[in-house]
Amino acid sequence: MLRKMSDVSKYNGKMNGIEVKTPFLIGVAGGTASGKSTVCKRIMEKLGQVDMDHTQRQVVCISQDSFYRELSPIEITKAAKGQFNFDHPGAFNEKLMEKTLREILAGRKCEIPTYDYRNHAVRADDVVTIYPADVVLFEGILVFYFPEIRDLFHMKLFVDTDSDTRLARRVTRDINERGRDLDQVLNQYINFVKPAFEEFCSPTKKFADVIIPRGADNTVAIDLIVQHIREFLNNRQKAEANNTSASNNVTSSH
Ligand code: UZR
Ligand code: MG
Repeated sequence: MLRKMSDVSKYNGKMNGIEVKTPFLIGVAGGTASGKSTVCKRIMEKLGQVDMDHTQRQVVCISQDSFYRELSPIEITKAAKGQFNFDHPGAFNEKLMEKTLREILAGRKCEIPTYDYRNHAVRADDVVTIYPADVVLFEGILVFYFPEIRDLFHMKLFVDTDSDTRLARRVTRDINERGRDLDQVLNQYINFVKPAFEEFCSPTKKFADVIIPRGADNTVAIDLIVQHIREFLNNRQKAEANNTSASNNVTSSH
């Protein structure tokens, strides 16, 4: 069920007596190379958020890739040979993911690690600061897998793209952007990516509020979602303006 965006008060709370704004949290799941990042990028573009300074953005996007856990020396050796399963829920730092999302929901500024695909390593010293925003998109293959995390989203999207299209994209992307060779990509796909998609990712489609067939090509679906977000942002602005004028009235009557 989609929560009604017009009910803005639901997303506001109090912390230490201070009003904080809870962002509208949107989860974006889907198989590898389904177009999750691109869908998020299109949403941000259509909302005019891309050329903005990071501290000023109303909408921000975070990737689950930032929450891969650190690997042990043995796992690093396996990963280098394409024998580590990065598509398994156990490859993620679930606790850090949950803690970060809770901080975001509490309206706090937080820091997230970056991830280096070439070396399969979390760069804990290279963090990105996430400033409080009105809307936060969280995208990744398994964002609906962990129940504690799944329950935090106000809206859940599943990007549903054919497996052959995804494999074709994955091959090109891994070779061009992630420094892999064809053999390695195909072996990993057959041994880990495809079985894990079927076991862990695909079953989470049932938790989605909206399923987006064909990914970023589906401009109609993206426009509808953007419209929904706009409505939320407008309502929040109106509610804030009302609050300000109400508190001004209280002050001036004394
Ligand atoms: P998206 N991945 C890597 O290839 N290397 C890593 O070090 C960490 C992750 C892959 C991962 C998964 N699987 O399929 C994909 N492998 O990144 C998820 N193998 O990213 O959702 O953008 O496809
Ligand atoms: Mg991605």
